[in-house]
Amino acid sequence: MSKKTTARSQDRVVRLIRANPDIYLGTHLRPDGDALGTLLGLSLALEFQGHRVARLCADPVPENYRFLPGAEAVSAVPPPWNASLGIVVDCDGASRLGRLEPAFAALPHVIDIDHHATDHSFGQERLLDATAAATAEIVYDLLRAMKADLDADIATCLYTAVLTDTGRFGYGNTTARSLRTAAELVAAGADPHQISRGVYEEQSVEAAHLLGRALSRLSQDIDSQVVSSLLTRRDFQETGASANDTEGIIDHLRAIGGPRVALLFVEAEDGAVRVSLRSDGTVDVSDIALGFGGGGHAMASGYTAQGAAERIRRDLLAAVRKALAKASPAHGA
Ligand SMILES: [Mn+2]
Repeated sequence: MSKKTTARSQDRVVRLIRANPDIYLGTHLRPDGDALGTLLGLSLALEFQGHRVARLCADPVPENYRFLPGAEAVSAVPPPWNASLGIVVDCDGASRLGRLEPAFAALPHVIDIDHHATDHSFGQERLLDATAAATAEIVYDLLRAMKADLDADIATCLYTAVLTDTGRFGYGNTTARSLRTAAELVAAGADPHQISRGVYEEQSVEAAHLLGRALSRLSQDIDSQVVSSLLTRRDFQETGASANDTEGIIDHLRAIGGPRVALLFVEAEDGAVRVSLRSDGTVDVSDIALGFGGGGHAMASGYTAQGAAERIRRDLLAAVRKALAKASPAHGA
């Protein structure tokens, strides 16, 4: 997006926010660090400016994000009061609001703020920037444009969002802008050590056992260019782990044997299979996921499929094989 377009949509978004005191702020199902950090940081900043804000997400806040300021106020149902504006962050399509979708669809205005590469945009106003590593980077610039005061709580939320969506500043989406934003958030009071401990270093034993299952079932395909694993319902029952405990497992897979693509298949409670894809940057996995009805980013994407995991895996491997053949060769090759 050009600087001019950004400035123009920013102006319109700022005007719309200022004209609407009561706001529903929402994010996607199965929220991650960017979803929650951005939701909570923007909520606090808007409250400082006198707005009434409802923090909305159809799924509960995972254990490792409950330290975020305001996390306890996140609700899966709309509040008893009405809003005239909705803001949805980090949400690749209105359907990813889950059962909150009708509450947002009924609002007179909705602003969509997002950085997903697959365009499922919605709402009357949009702040979209696929070059941002995290939605929090877009919101940080918006708050600067609004001349909003950033306190340590807001900085903590937004820093967590940038940290997690860049894989601790290690993924290929990490830019000077990500690091600059993070540095300014630290200057505003975010504590990198405390946040890193909160997000990554308080894993449950159940989650560790689940990771063990995934690692023990790891397989390499297509000349070791693909690493994949599967988690079954039985794994969850026997380890006592929950669906949220799968977060981060694919990052372990990515780190084994230098694959170009890592895949994780997870049997969900409803019988569907959740598929996550990661790329080393030489192949666009959002393209592959899109072919199966999903979406995401060039380096991280996903979709949900019905049927037997083995068939789903076979179909996906065939698509990955094609994509690998078409894409640029592996780094160093
Ligand atoms: Mn994000």
